[in-house]
Amino acid sequence: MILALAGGVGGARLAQGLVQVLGADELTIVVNVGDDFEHLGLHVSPDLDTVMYTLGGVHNPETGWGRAGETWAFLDALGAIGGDTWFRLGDRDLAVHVERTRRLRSGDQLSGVTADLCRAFGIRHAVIPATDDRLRTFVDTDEGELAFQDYFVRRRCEPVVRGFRFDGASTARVAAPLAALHGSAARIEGIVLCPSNPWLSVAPMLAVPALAALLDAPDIPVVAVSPIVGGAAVKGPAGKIMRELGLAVDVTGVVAHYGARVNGWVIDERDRSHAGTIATTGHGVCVTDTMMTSPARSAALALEAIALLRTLGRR
Ligand code: FO1
Repeated sequence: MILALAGGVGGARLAQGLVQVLGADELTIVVNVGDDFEHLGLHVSPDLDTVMYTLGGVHNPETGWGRAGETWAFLDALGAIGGDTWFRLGDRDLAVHVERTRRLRSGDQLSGVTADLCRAFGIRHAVIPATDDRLRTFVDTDEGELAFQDYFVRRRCEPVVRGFRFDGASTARVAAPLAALHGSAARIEGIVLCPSNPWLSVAPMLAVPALAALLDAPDIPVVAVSPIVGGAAVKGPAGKIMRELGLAVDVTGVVAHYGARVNGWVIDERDRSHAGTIATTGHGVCVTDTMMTSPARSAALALEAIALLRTLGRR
């Protein structure tokens, strides 16, 4: 069983590649929930929905989040009565937030709700939230501490980042389906860190102690696909955050951030010149085209990540 840790858009794309090349009994996708928040009385799980919509083939390819062919009658009507419209909830997207909120209020766990929603979208692979416990990302900025979506959407990532806090992480347990897997004979062959934002999407997952322990397990190789290509983030604020944290905005800055937790790196052709440096720190390195511009490219990248993982697993 390979575990893929996926955050937002970049994570969803590689998850979409992995599901093409691994069977449902070979792959489990663990998704960040630090971006979750209560909005308009609804529990919104953006990263779970981005992965679910992408694997279900109904995602909006332009934005990476929300549904394709979306309409906005609800939001327009909400705006007309003075409601909050800064976080854009489309009419089709709304169905998931309403149903998830109803289920959670009835006492169901997020992992169970996610399994049922994914089944409804025709997804056969396991998509599991990092935890069923409450976990929320806060961003410490020059404007004070902001809740994640306030920073990311309302303020469009403009505040200068000083640090992060993952509220609830220290007592968060891995979600039941993952704990069950961890116990079972289905050995975890390895872990793939999808090219999600290391600070905003991956760190909240690694703040869950039992998940971090999996990465630190000596017999479980970890391969990461770099979210930084050619000195910039493929999408989102990772490059800006690195600069604000005083890190080199290149693939070596990301490698240094993860340190010995990651055993192998898949980096883009444009960063080939860094391969030697990365290899000297004992990492396996695969240099390839990491731009997931089509499902076929996502599948090809997934195969490269799995191949590197299996090379490391035999070390
Ligand atoms: N991101 C935005 O930049 N603007 C939005 O209005 C917005 C709405 C939205 C609605 C549902 C959803 O699942 C995600 C949404 N996102 C929006 C993206 C979301 O903030 C990010 O996907 C993650 O939280 C970070 O990866």
